[in-house]
Amino acid sequence: MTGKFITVEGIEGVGKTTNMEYLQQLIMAAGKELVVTREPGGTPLGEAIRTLLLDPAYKGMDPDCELQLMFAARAEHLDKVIKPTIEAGRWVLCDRFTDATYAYQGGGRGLDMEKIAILEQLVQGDFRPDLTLLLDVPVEVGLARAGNRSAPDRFEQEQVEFFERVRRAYLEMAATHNDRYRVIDASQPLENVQRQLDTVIKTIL
Ligand code: Z5A
Repeated sequence: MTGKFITVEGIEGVGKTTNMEYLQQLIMAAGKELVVTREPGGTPLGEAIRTLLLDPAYKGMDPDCELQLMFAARAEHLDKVIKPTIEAGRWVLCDRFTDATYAYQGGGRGLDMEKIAILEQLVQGDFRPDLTLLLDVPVEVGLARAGNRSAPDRFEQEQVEFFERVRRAYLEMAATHNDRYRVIDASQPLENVQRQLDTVIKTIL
């Protein structure tokens, strides 16, 4: 039996890291073997690509270069971690995946969604997450939560309008792919957010 592939998405500071830990506990408490990973990253090569992508020294990186680096890291991640884990019957919980590319490079940077779809097909074929949890908050809430960090990375240096476009792209995808998307109101206090996650995870368990 193959495992499940669950992705967690949302704008900056929405609470992904905080809630990934909670999701991990829920899934493991149900007796599932789980690998927790992230994008960009998740492999030694992917983490090296992540360092390039987030480095503020590359401010002004060509959007097509950014797009292709995201998919280069993803190809390695799929080959070395995600697919072998799922084929072995274990579950994968991933902090961001290709929906982040549609939201950030498509919505945020304004790249053609069709171009992203071509790369998605090339790298993934028909492989898609079984469940995508979109943690949603208004942009000002996410940025305020994330705001206390010392050195912002290349994405964190973007303006409010950029994150508004990213959020809009996520919500449009959630409406289009409502078979696999679940939108969580992450502006609620943490215990309410976790209650919503409990309900969704129970349906897939
Ligand atoms: N990126 C891309 O452009 N294209 C792609 O294809 C992919 C990624 C895969 C790195 O992602 C960047 O890569 C990302 C998009 C781009 N850049 N941005 N923006 P990342 O996921 O590593 O980075 P991030 O989005 O910046 O994550 P983050 O800032 O670490 O946010 P978070 O994990 O969602 O938030 P958190 O650390 O869990 O919580 C933030 C604070 O809020 C913290 O103090 C919590 O205690 C607090 N918090 C959390 N929940 C609550 C509630 N419910 N109430 C009150 N306070 C809360």
